[in-house]
Amino acid sequence: MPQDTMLVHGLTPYNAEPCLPHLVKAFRTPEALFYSRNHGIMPDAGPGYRLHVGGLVRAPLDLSVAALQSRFAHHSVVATLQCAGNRRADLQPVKPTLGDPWSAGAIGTAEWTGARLADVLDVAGLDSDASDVAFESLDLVADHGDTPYAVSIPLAKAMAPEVLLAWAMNGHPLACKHGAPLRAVVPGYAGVRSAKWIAAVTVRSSPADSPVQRQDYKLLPADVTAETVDWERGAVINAMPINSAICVPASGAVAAGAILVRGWAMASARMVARVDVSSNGGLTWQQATLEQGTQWAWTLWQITLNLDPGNHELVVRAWDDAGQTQPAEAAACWNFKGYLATAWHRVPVTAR
Ligand SMILES: Nc1nc2c(c(=O)[nH]1)N[C@H]1C(S)=C(S)[C@@H](COP(=O)(O)O)O[C@H]1N2
Ligand SMILES: [Mo]
Repeated sequence: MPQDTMLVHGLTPYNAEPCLPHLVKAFRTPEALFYSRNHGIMPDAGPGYRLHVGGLVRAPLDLSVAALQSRFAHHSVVATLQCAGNRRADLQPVKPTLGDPWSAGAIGTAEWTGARLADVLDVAGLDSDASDVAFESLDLVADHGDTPYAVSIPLAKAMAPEVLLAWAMNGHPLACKHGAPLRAVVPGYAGVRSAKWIAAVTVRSSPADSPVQRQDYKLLPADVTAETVDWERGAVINAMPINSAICVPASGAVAAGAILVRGWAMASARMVARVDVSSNGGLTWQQATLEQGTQWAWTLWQITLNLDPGNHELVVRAWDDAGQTQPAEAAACWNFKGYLATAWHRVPVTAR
């Protein structure tokens, strides 16, 4: 990949997103353009790798990838992963936040292939007090004293047919940076729950105890700061609100006349019903043409606008099938961790 295709936020741990014009070239994001979000150094699972399935189950399992592949039916889901910190950069003009200033590229769509988590849990047999399923990973979280990465999801979601223990992405074995040999894929939830390099699936009667589950990835009120935070006040970010972004054109100079505007919209577990695009800062809107899959995948949209010479503010906002839309101003969604930045995405251009 030429360097200008990726915006790299950090090398160790490696965090990078594609530059936006590249992101919407295809409905399924090629691996080379798929964002990478890592909390620590990427681990190497090694040849002796086994997945342990335990906790509140009747019959714990130890499965090599080959055993998982031979004992369980294979399923594929085209699903979008999106980081809860996607578009965090747009909050910075309101007030700085913690976290890397992701643009609108911490999102990508792939066909994931694996076994259904529900099928594996059915074989292990759930105890009656099971309520949460934790994924424990091989990597260590740098910001939390090098403790193992772990997250959990509610049991009802774990048993849903779209949730996979995946070994392949777009028809190829998972790359190390996307969680080889095995990752969870939890469509419709924030990317953080799709744990990579999973070593154990643990059935529990409470959410995972890890700092990533108990502190990070919680939505806190606007008055809370790093100094005053009480993590119990935060809402766990699982499902995500509707969001959208303009990927083409980039801000700056464009040719006057007919211009193709393209981008993504994502409603997380709902369908995107409509995408509105404005060339005058949101005074008037036109509807974009949509390319869609299921509710687990993003919507790609495009529209041709006519721009007279001069300055224009391109804006996008999307609507879901419950009639919900995005706030106009970034200030409406500011929080000190910089999660769920969903305000109208604005791109100033000058037509010449
Ligand atoms: N083990 C592990 N799993 C992880 C992470 C991580 O750092 N370690 N990052 C999470 C976050 S916050 C996101 S957004 C997605 C990113 O997946 P990707 O790097 O394959 O795009 O992985 C999630 N799973
Ligand atoms: Mo994330």
